[in-house]
Amino acid sequence: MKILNTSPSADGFYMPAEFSQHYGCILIWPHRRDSWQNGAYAARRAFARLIELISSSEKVIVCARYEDYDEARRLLPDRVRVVEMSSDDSWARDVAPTFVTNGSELRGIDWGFNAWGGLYDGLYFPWDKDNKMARKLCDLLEKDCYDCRSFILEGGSIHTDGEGTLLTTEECLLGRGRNPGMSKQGIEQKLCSTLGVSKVIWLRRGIYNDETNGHIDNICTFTSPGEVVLAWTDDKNDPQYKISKECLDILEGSTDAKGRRIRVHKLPLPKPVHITDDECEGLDNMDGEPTRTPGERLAASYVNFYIANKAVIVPQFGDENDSRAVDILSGLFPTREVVGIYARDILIGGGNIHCITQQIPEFEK
Ligand code: KQY
Repeated sequence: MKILNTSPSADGFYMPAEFSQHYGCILIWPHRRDSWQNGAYAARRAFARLIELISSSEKVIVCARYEDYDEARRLLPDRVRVVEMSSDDSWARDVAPTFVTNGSELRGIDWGFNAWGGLYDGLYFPWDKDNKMARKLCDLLEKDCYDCRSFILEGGSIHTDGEGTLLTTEECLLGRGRNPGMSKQGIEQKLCSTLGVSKVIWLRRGIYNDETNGHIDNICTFTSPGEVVLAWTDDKNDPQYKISKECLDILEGSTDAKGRRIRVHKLPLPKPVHITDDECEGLDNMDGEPTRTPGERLAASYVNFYIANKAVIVPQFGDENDSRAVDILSGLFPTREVVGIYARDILIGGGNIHCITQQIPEFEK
């Protein structure tokens, strides 16, 4: 594996859309006791169900710590590859490489990772094991790796359409915890030169109370070139209404890199989801302090789905909108089966299905 210091875009590489063909998917077996309640017992079963579904249409690699390897191996299908790798937590979207291709070769990008805000407003310390994962995964997959560690970025904060357009949020990328020395224009140039895009659509904010500082992957994503789904509520008393309306106005006033107007499909949100006393009780303290407060609103959204080769896997919360979300997505992904899985146990960790997965694009023509 070579470490590269050139620019992916200048080398002819770009980030394909998630809805294009995958070689496989990377996940990290959950273990952190202040993220996952009751020693991650329920979270592990939710991960296993997700992995079973994804692995029916693409290869899956699961990274597990030394002490969790046997259990992961026992709970996961034989067709899944389990490899020992240390990590601080389990958010493959944010710590695995972002893959770029030129159509005949695949390379990884190793961004800097600082646990969603470093010492300013990050979610845990230290994060050095997570920060090493992208490079280790490139090594494992025998892919050359771009060294972009001086730029802090998580995979959950970007979406591309594979045709030159990138979606992100100002709340996250312009926040003080990531790259405080860089201007919006400088960040945009960095996105273009690393991900091979020519147009960045900036939404203002992400889902209300999202501890990632408003990752795009929880509020809006491409379903095909020129089309997106946007997390939506009609409840004007919900603080989410203003946020989603602002996103809608920006998207409807935008064109993509190919000059198409963006078509927005509203994906209803579940009713607000709050963590219970019992759930908080199941979480260990971090540095002597609780990581969550009973009654805290969690950032539940159906937009946090994963697009596998033959399935779209959508979080479900036991809400009346669960089936509506599946129906809307079924209409938008006619060649894939849209499957819901109960994901409250993942949500308690602070993210959802998309956040715990990272696709590896297919790269051979
Ligand atoms: O949503 C994500 N991409 C990560 C969430 C991190 C939560 C840590 N508690």
